[in-house]
Amino acid sequence: MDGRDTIAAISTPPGEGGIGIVRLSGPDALRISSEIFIPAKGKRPAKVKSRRMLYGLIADPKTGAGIDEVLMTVMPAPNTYTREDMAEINCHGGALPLRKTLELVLRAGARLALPGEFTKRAFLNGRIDLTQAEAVLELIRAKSDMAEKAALAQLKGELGGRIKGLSDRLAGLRAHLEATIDFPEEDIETGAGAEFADRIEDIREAVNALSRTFEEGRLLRDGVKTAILGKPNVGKSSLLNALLGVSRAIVTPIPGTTRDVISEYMNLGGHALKIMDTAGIRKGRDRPELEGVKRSLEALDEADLVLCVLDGSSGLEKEDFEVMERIKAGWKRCILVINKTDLPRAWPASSVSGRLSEPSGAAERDAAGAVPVSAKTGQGIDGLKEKITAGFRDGLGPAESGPVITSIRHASALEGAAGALGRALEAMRAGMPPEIVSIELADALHELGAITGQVSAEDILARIFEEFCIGK
Ligand SMILES: Nc1nc2c(ncn2[C@@H]2O[C@H](COP(=O)(O)OP(=O)(O)OP(=O)(O)O)[C@@H](O)[C@H]2O)c(=O)[nH]1
Ligand SMILES: [Mg+2]
Repeated sequence: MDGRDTIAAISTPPGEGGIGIVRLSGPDALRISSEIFIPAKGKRPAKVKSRRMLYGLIADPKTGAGIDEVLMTVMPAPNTYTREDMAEINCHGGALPLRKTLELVLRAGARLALPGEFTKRAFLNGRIDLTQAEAVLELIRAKSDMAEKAALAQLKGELGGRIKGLSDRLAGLRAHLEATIDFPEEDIETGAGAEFADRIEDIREAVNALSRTFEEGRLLRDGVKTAILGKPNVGKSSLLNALLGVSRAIVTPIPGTTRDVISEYMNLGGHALKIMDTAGIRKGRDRPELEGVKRSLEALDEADLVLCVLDGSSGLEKEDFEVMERIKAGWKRCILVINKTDLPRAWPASSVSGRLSEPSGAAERDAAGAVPVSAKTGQGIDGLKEKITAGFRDGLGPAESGPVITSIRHASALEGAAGALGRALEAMRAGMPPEIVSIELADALHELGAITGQVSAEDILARIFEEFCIGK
């Protein structure tokens, strides 16, 4: 805390709102608040000993001109977000009161905060570890209930605690090993024993297990990428609109209407779905259509889930089978959707049965599991949503328990740690001197420490916090 200056920022988003907040943190926060605040009655902020909300007026101390009528939350250290003295001035939520209040605060000696600087101070002052600081951002950006839940668990320290537990175990093993190096004459159980190796192996397995949750974490954070694919005019854009419940994509009876991928987020059963409507796949008639088809295939490439749409009211064509072939070749998880069921059926489900089934036998890939819908009347759309949600329980979504890795930074540090542990084990098996093993263990510890911020380079901190908004 010592030596840090006092920072201030408008912490609420720009625009008009019921209230807007100017936030201060640092050794002068209470003095500055006192200088610009005239309490309606009672104490000035600097005299307040415990957290309190005061009512009064923000006024220019030089001219006495009033600026806004506010509620000021005064929070003396250490039980605050940053562990420093803090004040939050609840202004009326307009651009002018907020800007003028901030100007007064700056004139009285505060400095404009950098992005994420409040949270950075919470980290530097030891209130939270780095995983918790990052969780703040994830919580702000969460697009689904599940993502929010994961971010909250991380904010509560679940991931940090798990990493710290592993670090402690590893540090214990390394200390033991170091003792055998420093005092070879002492009768310390040799570090090269099989039991020692087993313990390192255990830690490596735990690191790997955590690493493996990254795929789930990506689905959580970015949403399950769901591409709607099919030949032109089968009703892909209509299906997007029906799923979203709003008319987002252009629908016309002319095949080749959609030319570009349109993506929207939707929430389904607590999960985020990034749903992509694509151009109908066929041999392009012109440059824009060719480009559109190329993008459809790119969407297929990056999709976690494909909704393959067929038109149940008109005959199946070569183009339908080609689309199914491509999905099958990409090993994509797929739900077959038979659209336009409000019209008479032109072909039986058996015509496509087995088309998408795989040797692995994933049920969704079989036409037996095809979902009939009418994007026009909405019939069957709920059934389709249920089928998608069922996929979440079946590997497309996160597991219910334990921390989930959502950050690529954490994932690569875990990978680094697992690599170092692997090298330590190899060195032991090859009968290398304990010094070598110890260096690898130190490397692994360094990687784990970087996750929680026990060891942190300034450039890493800068990269993390610059992603925050100002005032957080
Ligand atoms: N009767 C009926 N018509 C539908 C249904 N879904 C879509 N249509 C019609 O089918 C035509 C094509 O619909 P779109 O949603 O534009 O089809 P698309 O697959 O996006 O077509 P492209 O963008 O050209 O590839 C339009 O005239 C829709 O009104 C449905 O469930 N029932
Ligand atoms: Mg379309």
